Amino acid sequence: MQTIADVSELQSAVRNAVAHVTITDVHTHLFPPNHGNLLLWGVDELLTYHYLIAELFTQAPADLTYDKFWQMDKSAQADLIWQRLFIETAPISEARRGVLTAMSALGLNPAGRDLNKLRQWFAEQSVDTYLQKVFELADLDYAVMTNNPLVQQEAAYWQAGEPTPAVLKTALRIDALLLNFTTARAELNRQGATVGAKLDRQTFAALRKWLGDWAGRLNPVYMAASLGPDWTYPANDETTMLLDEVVCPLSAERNLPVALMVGVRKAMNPDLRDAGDGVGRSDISSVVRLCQAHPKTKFLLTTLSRTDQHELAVAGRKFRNLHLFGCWWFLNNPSIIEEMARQRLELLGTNVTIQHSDARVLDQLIYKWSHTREIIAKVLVDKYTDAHNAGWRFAESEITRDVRRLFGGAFEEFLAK
Ligand code: RAT
Ligand code: ZN
Repeated sequence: MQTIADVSELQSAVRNAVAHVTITDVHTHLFPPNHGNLLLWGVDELLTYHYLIAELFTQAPADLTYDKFWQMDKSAQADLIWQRLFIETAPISEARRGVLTAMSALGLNPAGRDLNKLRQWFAEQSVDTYLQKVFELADLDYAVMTNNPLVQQEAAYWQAGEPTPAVLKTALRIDALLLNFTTARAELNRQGATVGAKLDRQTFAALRKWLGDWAGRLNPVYMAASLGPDWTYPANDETTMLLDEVVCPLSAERNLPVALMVGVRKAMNPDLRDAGDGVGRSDISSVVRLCQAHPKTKFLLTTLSRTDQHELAVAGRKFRNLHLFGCWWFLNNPSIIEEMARQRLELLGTNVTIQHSDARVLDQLIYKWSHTREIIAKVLVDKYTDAHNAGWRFAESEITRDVRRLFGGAFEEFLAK
C-alpha cells in the first residue's frame, strides 16, 4: 500500500477528501417536490427561516409587534429581514452568512443588495431540476426527511402513494405520540386505529399496529422524536410507557433505530412561534438507562446543549446500541462545530456522524454543508497531522474511507448492524 510520507501532502489529501466526500444528510425537514407547499425553497423562504426571525426580533423597533409581523405575507417578511439583518446590520451571524453562501454558490451576487433580482432568478427555476442542482452542489447522496404521520396534510400525501425522489429518504417522526398521547389519540382514531383512552395492553397493541403500518408505508430509516431538557427515563409517565411498550419493541422487532434529539425547551417565547424554542441541559443518565433497558433497540442521539456534549460522548463509548450524530440547531455554529468535532474525534474516533444539516429550506443544504466541510477539514488536518507525527503513515484511500465514515458511512454501518 502506498502511504504518504510528506506531511504537507498528507494535509492536502485530508482537505481534498473532505472537500469531495459525498455526504449523507441524516436529518432534515425537506419534503418531496410533489408534496405541495411542504417543500420550502427560494430566497424568501431562506430569509424567513425561523433562525432569522429570532434574530430580527432581537433588534426590531418596538412598533414591530409579533402580531404585525405574523400578519405580513412572506415576501413582506423577507423584505423586512433583508433590510434589517443584511442592509442595516452586518450579515455575519451564521444564519445570515448562510444566505450569502447559498446565493454565491448558485452564481448569484448577494453583494448587489438587490433582493428583487434574486427573487427573479428563483422564479425562473423549476423545483425538480432545482432540487437536483442543490443536491449536486452540496454533494449529497441522500437526505433523511422528517415525516410526521399525525399531520393530516403529510399523511394524505403518503396515503396517496405517489413516488418520491431517491435522494429523499423517510424518517417516522413520533414526538406527537410520545409527548401528548391524548391529542394524538384523536388523529389516530380518525385514521381508523381504534385506540382506547387508557394506556393499557390493548392500547399498546393498537399503537404498535398503527406505528408498524406507518413504518410499512414509509419504509423509514429510523423513528424520531425531540424531547425536552426535563425528559427523564424511566419516569412514571406516558412517554416512558410508550417508549417501553410501543416504540422500543417495534424498533427491536424491525431493526429500526430510534433517533432522539434531547434538550429543546419548547415555546420559551411562544410569540415567536417556531423561532421561540430555547435550550436546556439534558439528563444524559436517562440516555444511559434507556440504552441499558433496551439493548435490542439502536439509538441515534443528539442533544441541544453544549454543556451535555462531553458526557454524551463518553456515553457513546459505552454502548454498542448508541450512535451520536450532528451539531443540532443552536450548536450548528462554526465555533461549536469545531469544538464538538475535536471532542468527538478524540473520544470516539471515526465512529460518529459528525454533522446533519437540519435544513428546512432546500437551498440551506448548500451552505450548511459547505460551512461544515470547511471546519471539519481544519479539524481533521490537525488530527491526521498529530497521528502522522506520532509515527503512523496514511494511504489516501484510508483517508477517503474514514472521511466518508464521518459523513454518513458510520451511520449506515450502524443502521445495518
Ligand atoms: O432546527 C430546527 O429547525 C428546529 O426547529 C427543529 O426542527 C428541530 O431540529 C427538530 O427536528 O425538532
Ligand atoms: Zn430538526
